[in-house]
Amino acid sequence: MADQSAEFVVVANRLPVDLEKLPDGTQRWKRSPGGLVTALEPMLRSREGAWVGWPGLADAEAEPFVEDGLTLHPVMLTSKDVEDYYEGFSNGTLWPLYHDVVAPPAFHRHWWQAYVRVNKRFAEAVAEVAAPDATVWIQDYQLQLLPAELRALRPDLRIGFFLHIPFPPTELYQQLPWRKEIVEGLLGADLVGFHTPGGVRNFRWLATRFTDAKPGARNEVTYEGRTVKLGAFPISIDSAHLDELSRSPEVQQRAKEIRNDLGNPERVILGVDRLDYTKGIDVRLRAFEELLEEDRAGDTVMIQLATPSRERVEHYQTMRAGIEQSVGRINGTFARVGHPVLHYLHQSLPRDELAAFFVAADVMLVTPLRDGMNLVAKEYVACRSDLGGVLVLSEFAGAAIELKDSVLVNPHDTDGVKNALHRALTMPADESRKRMKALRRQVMAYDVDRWARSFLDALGLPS
Ligand code: ADQ
Repeated sequence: MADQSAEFVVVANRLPVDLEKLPDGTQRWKRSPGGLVTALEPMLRSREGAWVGWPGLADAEAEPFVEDGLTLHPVMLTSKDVEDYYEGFSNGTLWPLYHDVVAPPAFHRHWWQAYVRVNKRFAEAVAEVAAPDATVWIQDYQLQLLPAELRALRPDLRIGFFLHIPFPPTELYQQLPWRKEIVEGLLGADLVGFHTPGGVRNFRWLATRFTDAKPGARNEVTYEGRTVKLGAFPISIDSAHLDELSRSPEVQQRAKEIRNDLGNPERVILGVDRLDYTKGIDVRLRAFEELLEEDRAGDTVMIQLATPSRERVEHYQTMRAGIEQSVGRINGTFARVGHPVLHYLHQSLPRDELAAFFVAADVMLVTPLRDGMNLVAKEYVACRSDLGGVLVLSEFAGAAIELKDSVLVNPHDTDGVKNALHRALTMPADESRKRMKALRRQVMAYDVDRWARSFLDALGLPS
């Protein structure tokens, strides 16, 4: 469908469905559920909306199709695009740069050229599907040039942009050779949203420093005769659904089985992440190892679940090797036959299984060096209607602003993380219950629907 009929369009690097190639050469679509789709689906369907994005398969061809009132509009990428725009500029330049350069970003002109080319391709695709005066909501760092590219093609549209990762401190951002172009790209939107007020401040400063934008009222700038609104919209999860899932007899039973399989230790520590160097998995392994060395861990078993991620990017391969070496060393030193002290699963688990792990864990360790929000911290809280468990959370996760009743840590301070972990393992039940109650008040009230609604209200999309 390319008939400019969608009143509401969501654009993201990925479609909420994957295109798969079967061994016989044919292609088929497969659903890939995620928090964002769940939150936006009702709004999209009730408005005859469209979702524009890449279906995850390179060098393929696919036509738009309508499913249950929602148009899925694929933007295709060649393997060269994937290498240079996605793995290169998005994940080799922007990702480390925006996460406080915890790994060195690489600046390559041919990556940048691919980023420009693909953003233009997305602009053409959106221009084809959006109805006159439609509302378009662009997601994330892979598409920062899209707001301006789209405005040039379709000045009638109302354009929102949301960044799911941190917007970096200005000094770091200024390393980017294409800093002006990206800020100008974002200023093509009517509303630019970040997770935190810090992101808003950093962007506002850069916009007035590198472009002709002038400071307007609070959280606004004026640019090319338009007002561009800026705002902090901390994302959340489908809290009620996860709460319900975690209370189900099946999940509760599975949580008991997990503890049983671990040998019923007194305490279970859990880490759950995409395997990414920003997540500080090494930090928490070090803290746990030192507690074991100092004989302060007690009868404790740790589980680290890590979803495979960006496996073709070199930095990810090195990091994975380092983590797997630590896991081997820790078990080599402290395990007994049949009783590992550390379980590491490099696997993606189904939702109900993940919920069972959250229910089973006494301490949830979330220690990113930098994270836009971190949904795992909120998911753990949503699964603890029993008010059990302690959340240890990095100050450098966006979630730390809302989840103040967690045990906050500086992930760069190994002693600090170690002592916080010890404190969590030995926390009196009345204190941990009080903390969990306060955390749940926050997480259950501010869910992903509220996040989407507040962004779209600010953008001016009527409910
Ligand atoms: P991510 O960096 O992917 O997201 P996060 O917010 O923690 O980080 O979300 C990860 C999701 O993957 C969670 O829903 C989690 O449950 C799931 N997950 C992780 N490991 C898993 C496993 N082994 N099996 C199954 N599921 C697993 C980016 C930003 C974040 C921001 C989100 C949303 O980096 O800062 O919070 O977008 O804006």
